[in-house]
Amino acid sequence: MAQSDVDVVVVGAGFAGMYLLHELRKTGFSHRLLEAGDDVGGTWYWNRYPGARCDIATTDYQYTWDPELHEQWQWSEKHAAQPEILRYAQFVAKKHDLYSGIEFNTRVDGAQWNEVAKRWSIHTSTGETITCQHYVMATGCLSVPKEPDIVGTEKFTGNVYVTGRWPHEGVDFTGKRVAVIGTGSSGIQSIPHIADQAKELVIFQRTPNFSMPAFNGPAPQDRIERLKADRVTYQHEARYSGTGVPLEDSTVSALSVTQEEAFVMLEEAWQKGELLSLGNTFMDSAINRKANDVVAEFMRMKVRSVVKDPEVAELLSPYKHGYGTKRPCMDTGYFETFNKPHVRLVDLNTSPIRSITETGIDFGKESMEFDAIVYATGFDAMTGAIVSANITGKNGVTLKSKWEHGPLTYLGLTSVGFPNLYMITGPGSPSVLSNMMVSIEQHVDWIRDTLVHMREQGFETIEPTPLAEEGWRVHCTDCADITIFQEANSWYMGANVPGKPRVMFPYIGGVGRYRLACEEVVNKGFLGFELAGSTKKQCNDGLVREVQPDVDMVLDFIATLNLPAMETMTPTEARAFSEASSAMRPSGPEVGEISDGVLPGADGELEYRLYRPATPGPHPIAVYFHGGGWVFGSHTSDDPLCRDLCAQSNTLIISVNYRHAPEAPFPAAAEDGFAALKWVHANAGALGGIADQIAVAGWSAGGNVAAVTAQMARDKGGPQLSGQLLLCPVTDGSHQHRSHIENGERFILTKSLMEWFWNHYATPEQRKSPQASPLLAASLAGLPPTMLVTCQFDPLRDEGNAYARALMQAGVKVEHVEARGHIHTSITMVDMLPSGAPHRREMARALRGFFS
Ligand code: NA7
Repeated sequence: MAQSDVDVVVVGAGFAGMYLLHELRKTGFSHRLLEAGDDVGGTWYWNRYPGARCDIATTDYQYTWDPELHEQWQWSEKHAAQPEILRYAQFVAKKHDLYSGIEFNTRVDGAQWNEVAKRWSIHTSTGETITCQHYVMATGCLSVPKEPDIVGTEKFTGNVYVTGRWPHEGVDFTGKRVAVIGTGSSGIQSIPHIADQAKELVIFQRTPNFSMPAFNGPAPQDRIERLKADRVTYQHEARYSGTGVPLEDSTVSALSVTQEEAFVMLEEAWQKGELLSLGNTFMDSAINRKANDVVAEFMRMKVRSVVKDPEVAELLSPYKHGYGTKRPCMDTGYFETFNKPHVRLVDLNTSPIRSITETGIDFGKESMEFDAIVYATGFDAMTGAIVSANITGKNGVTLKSKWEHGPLTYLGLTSVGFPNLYMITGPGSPSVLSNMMVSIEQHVDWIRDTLVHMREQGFETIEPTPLAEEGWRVHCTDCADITIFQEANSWYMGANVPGKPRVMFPYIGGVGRYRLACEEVVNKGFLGFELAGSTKKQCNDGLVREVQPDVDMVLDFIATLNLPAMETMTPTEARAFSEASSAMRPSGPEVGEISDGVLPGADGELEYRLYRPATPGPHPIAVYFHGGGWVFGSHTSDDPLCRDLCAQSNTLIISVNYRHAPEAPFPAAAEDGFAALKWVHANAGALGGIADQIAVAGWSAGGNVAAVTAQMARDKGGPQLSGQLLLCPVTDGSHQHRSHIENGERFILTKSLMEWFWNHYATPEQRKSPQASPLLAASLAGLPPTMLVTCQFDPLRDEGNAYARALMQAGVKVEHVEARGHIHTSITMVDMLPSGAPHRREMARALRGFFS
């Protein structure tokens, strides 16, 4: 007789539930595992449609927790078909005697948290109520087929099949007239098989999908060798990779090669017949629409090369979504099927289904009769199974109502208000964007270790904090925002189910980065969780990922280079180093004209670079001062940013090469700034600008020069300025601000580098002058409207914030943007860091606004 009160209840006997069962036994937790089906396998138990296959190669889609399996189980193909994967699950279940621990044909009807008892009550379809301390949903991401959303589905009297609930005995379509609705992975895999049997096959397509041939056969020898030679390293690489398969990340931009070169690289990836190889060819196809178009066009070219009827080929070619933004597919003979005379494609965009009828389908202006209709219309993905399990947490709040506007989780594993509830590969974790086996094992390990830790430490409950959960939501959104995934109506975005909130359901920051975040949470004493026992409580509240994801990647990359600290160099070396780094970055957008010239500075000529908009002039002018700590940089060193500002704000940008320290220390830069402004004002007409529409702008030390120049213009009788745009400006040489300590080390501009800059530029006494530290000016009244941008992880953040506050207090009109998750340099990194783009748009808008 099974116990009615246990430590852990698990729902689902797929690969997640099976492994967890094994681990619970090993660690001695009492448990019950409930499964609605009558065998193990989960996804691979239910999805038995013809052609069902795993898109991840067998070298990677297999358990790693039992090393013996690698010797005891041999896969017959590179991509295993459903029957073989199901046999594998059964083999593992038998080997580890898992069957004895699983209650089949048992569905969970609902679960409630009892706050007094600190336990879950689980109600099952067999009428039993089980109580438990921990409740684990191992219910899979694609396990609840989407409700039919087509008029008249109930009317059809012929045979109806749903790919995700395929009859166990199989289906024989021989001699039948068959309709298939849906061309996602299930449709694409099953259609060639159905076509082989059916007398007539009509495919109803709403959205064409990207698909590549699997080129199935034996697993690639090189992979097998790698695995055999060093399984541990292979698995480690998979676990810390982007997708759970150990592929090397590309460092090539699709925009840095010709289309011809790109197609050669893509052809090589195509021939590998691996789902992830195409998307991995270029570093930017997931984040840049133009880069993605290169891959998409290659795929469309492939469709045209196979499908003989050009009109059908065109209908089968995706144009409305980017490659990878809807789940790309792998097929065996899918596009070839459309060359068969008994196969027809119906485009639902021009011939929508009016109704399913008793005998067939009315669509467009036609009616057709069918013997069978196959719905390959997908799943209520990621949340369907969890939400439909009627989970009620603290204070009677249901998970369904909590997630009404989108799932809220911490790490995709837990949710506030639902103590001791765990979701394996839940929303907010990499899950469907990864090799599921790797993600499943990681979650099971995390849950097991957490349960053991709680038991050892005497904690009864674990629950994330609202701060941590909100922080994770923001981080997940930040990750999605830098990609083009949100453009597509995909099930990743919940767009396939009417009424489902439109958010990115899986975590798109990568398997390895996700794993590191989970590890960090644990290592920091369960950061963002509250753990409580009868006599103790622990809560290290906080956020695990605050830096913008693309900025984080750049920081990681830079860390791998082991570069010498700039402050250990001489100014000459630092200048050479800075120039060499600048040479590697993208150039920024096109502008109307770029020309170089010289202007009179305070003590000799200064070079300048002029960026003219492509629109007819004359234009308003921004006199721009570059960054570089007064020591390095030049009129060309902020080229991408100047181009971007020029193109987006329709403003003439004149970037000035003011004199540099230590050769020309304080107040040379400030005096040159003011001299340059006066010259530009006097020559505005000749430059193609408007004399009474001039602003100053600058970044970092250049922001300091701009701010000082604005004060000098105010104090010395003009020119009258329309505005000042200050990006991460240096405003105070006192180093008294907290951000110098908080952000002093990891974020490119360090505390010690900033000190190095100051030491070259101004003596401690000179720093007290407002011409070095504009924050120290006796008054800031009368300065022009200001746009000031500070970055969260910049040592200069607080002095920038202080300047914004002081300007406001002095009655200056100020727009202050506090760029969350950014560092001192990130907003200048045009076309490298997508997360900076919205802030640059804001800066350009403000610049335009100065002149309106
Ligand atoms: P998918 O990928 O969601 O595909 C479902 C398909 O059904 C897709 O082409 C849909 O078009 C189409 N669909 C859904 N509803 C309708 C209606 N009402 N009318 C016409 N067409 C419709 O599910 P799959 O089962 O193929 O694959 C799921 C995952 O399993 C797969 O990605 C792998 O991870 C394994 P749409 O694109 O929404 O316009």
